[in-house]
Amino acid sequence: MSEFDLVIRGGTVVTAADTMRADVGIRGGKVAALADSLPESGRTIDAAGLLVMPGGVDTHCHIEQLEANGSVHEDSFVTASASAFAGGTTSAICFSSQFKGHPIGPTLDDYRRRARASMMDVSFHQIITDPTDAVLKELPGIVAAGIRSFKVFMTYDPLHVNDAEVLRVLAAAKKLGAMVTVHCENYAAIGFLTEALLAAGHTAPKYHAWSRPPVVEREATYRAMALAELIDTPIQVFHVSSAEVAEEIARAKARGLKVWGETCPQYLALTAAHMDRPGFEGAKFMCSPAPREEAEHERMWGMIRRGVLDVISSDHCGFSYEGSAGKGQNGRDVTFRDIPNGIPGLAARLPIVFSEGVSKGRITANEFVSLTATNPAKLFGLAGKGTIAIGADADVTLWDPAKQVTLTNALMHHAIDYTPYEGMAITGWPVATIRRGEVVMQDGKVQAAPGSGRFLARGPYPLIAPRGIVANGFDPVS
Ligand code: DUC
Ligand code: ZN
Ligand code: ZN
Repeated sequence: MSEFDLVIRGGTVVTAADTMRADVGIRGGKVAALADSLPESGRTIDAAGLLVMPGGVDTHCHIEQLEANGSVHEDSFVTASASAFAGGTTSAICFSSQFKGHPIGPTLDDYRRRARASMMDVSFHQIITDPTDAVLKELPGIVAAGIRSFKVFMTYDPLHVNDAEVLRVLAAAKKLGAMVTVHCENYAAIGFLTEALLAAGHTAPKYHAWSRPPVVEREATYRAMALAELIDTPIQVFHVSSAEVAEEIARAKARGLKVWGETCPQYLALTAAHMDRPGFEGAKFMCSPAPREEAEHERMWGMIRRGVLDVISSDHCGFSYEGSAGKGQNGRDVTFRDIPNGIPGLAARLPIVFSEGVSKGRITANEFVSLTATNPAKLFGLAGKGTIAIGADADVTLWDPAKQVTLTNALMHHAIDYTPYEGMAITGWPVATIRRGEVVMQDGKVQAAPGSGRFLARGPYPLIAPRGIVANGFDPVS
């Protein structure tokens, strides 16, 4: 009998902490050995000249998500998994919905059924739009089932929650040992600006960015962190778009708060000017928060290097350009207010971050691994994910750091008919992806069985314990 099922030979292993020349021995889907040289055993992959890095962990993906209007996001768990594998990602956290006036349970059951087709390993965040007593009573069962994070939206109809509702969710999370993730934008400010823009005849896609400038995001970010401080429970601020928002997170961190920041490739590679393309074309780049000006990219890299931003996720949220479920679902002559927000990015995430970050000398390969695999796994309690270590799941991406690729939609392997990154020049590319010891992508060919992914139930983890600091020594959460 072979000692290993698979040996990755001759590569350079890169983790968040170390870079080393080592062979990796895999047995039973786990990393079983790391050594200078391992014997031929089972299948062998020659990784000479390649980086051997943990498979990407994308903790912010909207996949086959159910919407209040009955629609379902276009990328299924199968197509999204193919896209993930094509781009070197092996696990993701996506979103189970809750709709105002409705319980969590039935929608979650439906979502679980859909997720069984996944090929990548998945976990869920639970969106909470309506924290009534009845909904809060469901949460202990949800957390016990391994869904240990909630998402609240401070804007967006019909998802948005007010401050009192944010507090109720934060308090529930503290009691249950769950992490709250927050979409931070000021609902009233966006509504006010939108009305004013439309009244002035400013209806084109580019005005989406005008309706939500950075101050709208900065204010809500500060408010979310202050509310979390009041309750004494950690939060992750999702999709930070600009340095002035990150500055607020830096101040909160400096005060000792357990606050973590996430950004996404769109805030490092796209700009508001992309939404100013002729006709409806700008809709392809429309997401919230909105991409900012080009000079912002360098400032954001600065925030990443300072450790203010901890995670780079995709916020993959695909709407095709064509078709009745796509960007034009409400017609093409509508105002920016009626164009669905979100862009696809599962496959493009790692190549863009590697190319813009490592290949251009802005971050090290170790920092790349931290931001895209190790930190996301740690912050959300994904045990055994996000690193290459003895006993960890054998999720690996073999990376050619010198390979030059021009991004095209065909390379994305998703169900969406475009990529906002079409034509982008990339240096550094995943040539193989291994999920729990199984080669699921090689040279751009995805080969995995629907249903072979696992649900990642997340147990308690100490990182998100409250600090034990409450105003006047009175803990409002008992
Ligand atoms: N923003 C989100 O918060 N979610 C999905 C898409 C988007 O643009
Ligand atoms: Zn969001
Ligand atoms: Zn999102």
